[in-house]
Amino acid sequence: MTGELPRALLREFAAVLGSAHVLTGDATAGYRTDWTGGFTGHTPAVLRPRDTAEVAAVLALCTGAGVAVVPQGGNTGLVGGGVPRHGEVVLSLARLGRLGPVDADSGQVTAGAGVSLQRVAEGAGPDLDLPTRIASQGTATVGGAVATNAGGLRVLRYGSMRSQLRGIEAVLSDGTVLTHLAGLVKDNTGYDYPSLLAGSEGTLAVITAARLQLVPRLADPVTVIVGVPGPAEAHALARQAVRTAGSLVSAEYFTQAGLDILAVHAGLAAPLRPPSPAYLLLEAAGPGAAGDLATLAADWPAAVGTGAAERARLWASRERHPEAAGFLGVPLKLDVSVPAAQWVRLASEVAGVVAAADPGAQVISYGHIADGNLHVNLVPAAPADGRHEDAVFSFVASLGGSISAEHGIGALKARWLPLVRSPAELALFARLRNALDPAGTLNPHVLPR
Ligand code: 2HG
Ligand code: ZN
Repeated sequence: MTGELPRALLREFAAVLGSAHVLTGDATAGYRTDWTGGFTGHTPAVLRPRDTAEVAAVLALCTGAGVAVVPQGGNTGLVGGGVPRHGEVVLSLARLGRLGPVDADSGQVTAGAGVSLQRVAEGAGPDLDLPTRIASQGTATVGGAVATNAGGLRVLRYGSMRSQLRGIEAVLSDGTVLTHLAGLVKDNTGYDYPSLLAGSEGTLAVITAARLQLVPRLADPVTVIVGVPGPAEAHALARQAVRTAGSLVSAEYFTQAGLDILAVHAGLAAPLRPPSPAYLLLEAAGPGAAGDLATLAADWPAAVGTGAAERARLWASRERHPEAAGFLGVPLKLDVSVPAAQWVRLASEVAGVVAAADPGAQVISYGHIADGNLHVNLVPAAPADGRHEDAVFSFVASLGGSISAEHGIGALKARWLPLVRSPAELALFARLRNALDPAGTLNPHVLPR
């Protein structure tokens, strides 16, 4: 059920949460639209529980009343998975902000779903750090990052969010609380459901807390931006870096086309002169890092940064790319990956593939090159009626790739999931979903049922 809620149900929500935390009308505005402005919806109410017990109570009420719920963290997702596109109630986890102490023996920490990734990283102290690094970390929250299995800028070294997960607390749609937060490194006692919930996009349970493994803070990081003629040279150099530089942490690809937009609309200074058609940003840390990067960059124009300010200046060229397409219009963000051997074809040909579907579309590609990941950002000229996704996702599928490398399926990609998942796999997804959420309360329009 969506649309108007019975007054009695609103009163029951208020009895659990306090009326200040049941938002209706204009007060829901900030929860209805995503960061890109491309996904927007409407909601009869935003519920803002402050702890797990309140999450459980309101979920049980929603399921009892047949009301659909969209869980929402920092609302930084890019595939429309956290906004109420079909009039669902929004369950904001923002107030679950408890950050536990760092356990000095294990290097782990338990964080509430509403804690930002940046707070976890800052709370880790001088010696430890959160491995996951994403540009939106000041706003993105632990619950959302786990629920979408966020990737980011250091996956080649540490893996994505699922790899940092040592335990979870979550609530099923009937209000059952599951707690598995001890953080044991070895624990073969049945199904690894924390891992299953990572990447489940709010469809199986609502994550209320996560036990995360921290890592030693990187010592003396060094960043270099290398100018190259195109994707082939960038890829060859990244491959060499992964194979030879044990100190490597990040390998990121972007182009002059993206930098040109950022220069005009955001005043971003060029990282390197003269400009090159494409760039590879490498970061390494620890003993040997500077030498590793100097060897790798020897044949190309390069800018090296060591101190925090200089590194931040170089990183801005890559980290501001998600904004670039937004300056030209409402962007479509197609986050795809392919096997390593196909990445150069993907990066070289994708603009032509888009042009065949929409000759006027503007395309900016960048991404996590060592993960086989490319963020194809495009601003359509023709109607955004699915033709762009059809073209790019079919191309990616033909290369043996994935239509979502790290952003999830959300509302944006559900239609195209059969391109990369078999009928047997989709049937398994549906069975899992029906087992955990038989009433269909949780994010019903995300991932196919
Ligand atoms: C990044 O790598 C993020 O910067 C966002 O995954 C990518 O906006 C995008 O397409
Ligand atoms: Zn990314």
